[in-house]
Amino acid sequence: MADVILHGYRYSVYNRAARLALILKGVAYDRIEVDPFSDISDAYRALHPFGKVPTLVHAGFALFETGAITRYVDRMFDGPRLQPESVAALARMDQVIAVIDAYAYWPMVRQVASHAYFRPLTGEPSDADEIAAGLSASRKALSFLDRVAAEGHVMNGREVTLADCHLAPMMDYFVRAAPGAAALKEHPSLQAWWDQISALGALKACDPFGEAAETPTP
Ligand SMILES: N[C@@H](CCC(=O)N[C@@H](CS)C(=O)NCC(=O)O)C(=O)O
Repeated sequence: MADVILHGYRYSVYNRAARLALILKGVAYDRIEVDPFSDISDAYRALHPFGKVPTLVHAGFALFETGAITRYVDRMFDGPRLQPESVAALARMDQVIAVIDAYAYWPMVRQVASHAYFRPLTGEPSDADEIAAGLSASRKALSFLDRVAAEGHVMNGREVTLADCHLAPMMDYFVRAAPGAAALKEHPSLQAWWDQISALGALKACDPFGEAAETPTP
């Protein structure tokens, strides 16, 4: 086993954010698959009392919360800096990550992507009200992120930061749903960001659908 172990679920957007940071830094790591929607063992709960994924273990040091994990990875390992040097840009990056967690994950992933893409794919019933509520709630987050992309401190196509690591996996799922893709089109700077970041090799390297197929739950 490598010195760095990532416990996570292959379809989790948070797990993919942590993987992106590790890949971009060039860190060798092993993965242990944990499906938080079904098989939380006592051993995993000892690592993560809240029973979510991912958790990183580095040389015996265990860490959960993706924002803490990606910052740790950036600070601990050599490789390209994933956090801007300018205080304003760093603050904007932190703000983007906080906004995504608080206002974008649930509507974009758990409502729109889940009900308009994943559930139909797996034959589970989807709820049109969830899609409508998710789209409506997503709009504020999309507008904010569009302004950030236009401003240029982060999500600027010049340097990849942790803002990209956290947002790209969620956007990937959101645009798989037709209404999500249509909503993104209404935000030109964010769409331009996505057009560029979606081609990133590191993002493709941790595409859950590029690996062995399992039943997806984002
Ligand atoms: N605040 C946590 C959120 C992680 C999270 O919500 N992960 C999802 C998978 S994408 C999960 O484990 N869900 C299981 C559940 O909600 O029971 C973090 O930043 O790591």
